[in-house]
Amino acid sequence: MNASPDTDDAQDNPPADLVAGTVIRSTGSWCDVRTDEETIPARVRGRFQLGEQGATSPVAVGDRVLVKRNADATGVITHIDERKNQLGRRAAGRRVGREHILVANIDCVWIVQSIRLPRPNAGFVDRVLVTAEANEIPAGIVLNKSDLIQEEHAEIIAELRNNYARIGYPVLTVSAKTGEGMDALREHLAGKTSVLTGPSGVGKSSLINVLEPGLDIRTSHVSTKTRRGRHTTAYAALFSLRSGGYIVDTPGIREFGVLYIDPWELSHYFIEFKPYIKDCRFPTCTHDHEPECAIKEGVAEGGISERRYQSYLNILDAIHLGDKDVGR
Ligand SMILES: Nc1nc2c(ncn2[C@@H]2O[C@H](COP(=O)(O)OP(=O)(O)OP(=O)(O)O)[C@@H](O)[C@H]2O)c(=O)[nH]1
Ligand SMILES: [Mg+2]
Ligand SMILES: [Zn+2]
Repeated sequence: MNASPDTDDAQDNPPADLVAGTVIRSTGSWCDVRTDEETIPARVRGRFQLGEQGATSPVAVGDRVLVKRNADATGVITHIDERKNQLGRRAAGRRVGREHILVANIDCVWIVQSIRLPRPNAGFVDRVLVTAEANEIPAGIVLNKSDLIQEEHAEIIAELRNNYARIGYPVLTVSAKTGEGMDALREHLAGKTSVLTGPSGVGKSSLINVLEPGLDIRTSHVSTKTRRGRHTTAYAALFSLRSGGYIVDTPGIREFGVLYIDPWELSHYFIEFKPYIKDCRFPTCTHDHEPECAIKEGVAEGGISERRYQSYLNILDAIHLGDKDVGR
């Protein structure tokens, strides 16, 4: 009767000297694990085997884990439950295989962009969307700093709406400063575990500070000279929301590289491409150089946006380059 939907696997009946919890903060070698009663600082030893494919992974925020207590107040993580899903990216400038798992076991990913300082980056949005689709995680876009909107931004905003809202991704325009749009965001977050991701300085931590007053997460100014954030949030952290649900703050990302996607699969993660794919002449069409390509026809006739198609080609290029990396 009292079974909580949050507990499953080994955690229903952990051995007596082990305690089950959720990783709410991770610095790599140390984590904070929240149990029913307390938060235990726990050491992580290396990577863990997850699932049946033999893949290994470091512990991530959102992981359900077992902790063995030490004599002092600390613990050691001994087990990670199989993940429902994970959101990972390729670490910038590194070779393929250098994955960086941002968060595990989430219900929704929100890509945060700002009107300016820094400006929206549609390529970034598309790379996260592809990753979310590949991992079957619902996604949406939060456009923050609406208080800074001026006439010159009308086009950018209209394009974001056109490109994303019309293909089914929610686009919320909000301001952490004035509170505009925050109720709509709150409604979307209720009862779920959501993660905010985006470049540094777009206001991820500021938004969480508004959603959950009292947290006082550190934020800092965007440099007006470089127009970049200062990478204020260093580690991902999960917070519970009084209104129900959880939210994960993450460090700003300069480049969100896609992981583990084959060239032929990529178009399946551009959701508006799907109805066209079957009409390409070649079943293995990558919609790049091949003749009689239904995607290219879709772009020509306006059903697929030129910009999304360009984004597709950019990611395809990056995947091909990554393949070469592996062979080195
Ligand atoms: N004008 C305006 N400024 C905002 C808004 N939201 C956040 N900011 C400012 O933007 C700057 C960056 O905010 P942060 O919350 O630190 O950004 P972040 O996305 O968490 O950045 P990282 O932790 O570096 O990834 C701060 O100076 C905030 O005060 C907003 O809605 N309007
Ligand atoms: Mg932050
Ligand atoms: Zn094609």
